[in-house]
Amino acid sequence: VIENNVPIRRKVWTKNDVCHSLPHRIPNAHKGTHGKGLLIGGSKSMPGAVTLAASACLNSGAGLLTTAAPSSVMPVVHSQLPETMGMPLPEQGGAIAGDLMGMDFNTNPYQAVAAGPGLGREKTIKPLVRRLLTEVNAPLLLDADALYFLPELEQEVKARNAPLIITPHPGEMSRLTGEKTEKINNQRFTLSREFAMEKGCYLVLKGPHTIVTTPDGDQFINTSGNEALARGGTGDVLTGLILGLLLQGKETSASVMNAVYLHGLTADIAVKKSRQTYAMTASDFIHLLPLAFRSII
Ligand code: NPW
Ligand code: AMP
Ligand code: MG
Repeated sequence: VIENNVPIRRKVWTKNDVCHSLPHRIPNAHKGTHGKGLLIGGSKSMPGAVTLAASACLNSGAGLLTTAAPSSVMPVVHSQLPETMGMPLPEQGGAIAGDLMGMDFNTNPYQAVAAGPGLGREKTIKPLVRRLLTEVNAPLLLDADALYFLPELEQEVKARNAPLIITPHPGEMSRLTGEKTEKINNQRFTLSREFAMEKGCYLVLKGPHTIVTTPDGDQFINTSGNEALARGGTGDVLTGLILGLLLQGKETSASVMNAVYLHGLTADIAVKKSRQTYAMTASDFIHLLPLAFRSII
């Protein structure tokens, strides 16, 4: 594609691309082989968001996941999901308080970290996100409420060396850019590219035909998914899935695109199976991940 005399690389991401780039499972693997991840989220009124993300991550082939949440939220997560390790954190106003005090990212090596689902927007969240941007020396995924303070953390974003991946829906993208949601929807490719290149991040602009833009400005367009995904919790599922594939994959853009594709594919399978889009929930899409993986490999 040529835009303003500049060649732009754009690629439609298909099932074939997923098939060729999905990481192989290793027969003599142990749980550490497929990555150790950290997921940070949850608050008193949104324990479900972080639970959905953790469940999607653990259903994507990830080896070991630690979920960090306010201590009162931790039992909710564990009652739904015994497989995740827990990191109960001090809380204030129902949200994570402080900035992961006592946590040393050098002695806790995670291959990827994700934050955001259900975090809330208490003022304690800003120093938490700042610390993640500054200290996590591995791919870092920020979604949902972790994006809320990002416009105030511009320097920390630009100073990062390891990959930063952000996953806004058009409403969140509007806040990140200061542009109206209508403009975001009308100029998705151009605005994505400008933002990703300026901030040096991977940008996943969600919606029908989600676009993933790399820091170099390359763009990948998703071909799966449908309006059944337009319901609460599906973005949180995507976050967990991206974290899970980042933990296993080698190339950031392929890991992110494969997660976006598989996420959409679960919705396509759901609609094909039940021939309606009324009665389903975000959890149903997690439960369809085995069929989605199976149809790829
Ligand atoms: P509206 O309302 O549609 O007019 P927020 P959030 C707009 C957690 N969740 N295109 C929307 O406009 C998340 O993890 C918890 C255009 C409104 O202005 C977060 O932590 C759940 N506009 C937290 O909730 C399940 C769009 O953006 C604003 C748009 C807040 O996340 C649900 C809403 O964005 C949820 O995931 C679109 N596609 N989508 C749980 N069970 O615990 C949204 N907007 O205020 O950032 O709210 O996305 O709900
Ligand atoms: P969130 O708004 O963060 O919960 O994320 C919603 C998820 O559902 C994203 O992955 C979107 O791409 C997807 N989604 C929402 N509405 C649609 C739609 N009409 N068609 C396809 N995908 C959608
Ligand atoms: Mg969301």
